[in-house]
Amino acid sequence: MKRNLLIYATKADITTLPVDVIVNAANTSLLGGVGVDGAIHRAAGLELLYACRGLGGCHTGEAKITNGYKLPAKYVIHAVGPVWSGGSHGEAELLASCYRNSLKLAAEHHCRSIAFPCISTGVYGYPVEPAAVIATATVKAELEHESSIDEVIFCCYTDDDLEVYRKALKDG
Ligand code: AR6
Repeated sequence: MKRNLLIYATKADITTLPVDVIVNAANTSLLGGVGVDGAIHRAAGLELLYACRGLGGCHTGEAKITNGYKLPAKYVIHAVGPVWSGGSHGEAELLASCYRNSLKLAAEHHCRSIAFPCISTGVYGYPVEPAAVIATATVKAELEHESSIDEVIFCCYTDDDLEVYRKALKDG
């Protein structure tokens, strides 16, 4: 791992973070929804929706990028996590793929700092503990390679989630 790489979990509303890019837990339409997706669209303003309309949707496990508009973040990466269906439908690989593709897009746009929400663990029902292990292990492994990114924030919305992501970071 790079010596000056900072990876940590914090509790925050992701729409307030002054990072280069925040990741959205979107759906395949990319046209908004509830949860963190709704919060990001509300905070970024209608221009974000207009930009998303031009993206033509996104497959599960993949990600697309837009500007951040009214957000403090320069960009939003819209990643589509898997819906939890018991764990034997490729959910783990699809979730890991969200994190990998988001980091790749962020690096292509020369981002240094990125914040992830707990993708798939809300409406999509992915159990938080395994989701946290996948999220933290995937990010650590990806950033073994050279990248523009030197700060990764796992942005949790509850104290319980924060505890789980901190533990996953410590144990991983
Ligand atoms: N900042 C940070 N985290 C948040 C915020 C916020 N402002 N608001 C909610 N969370 P979810 P999913 C947390 O349901 O499971 C949408 O309708 C939340 O507590 O937002 O991937 C999309 O359009 C949870 O820990 O995303 C899709 O249809 C985490 O964000 C679907 O929901 C993810 O919960 C995606 O479901």
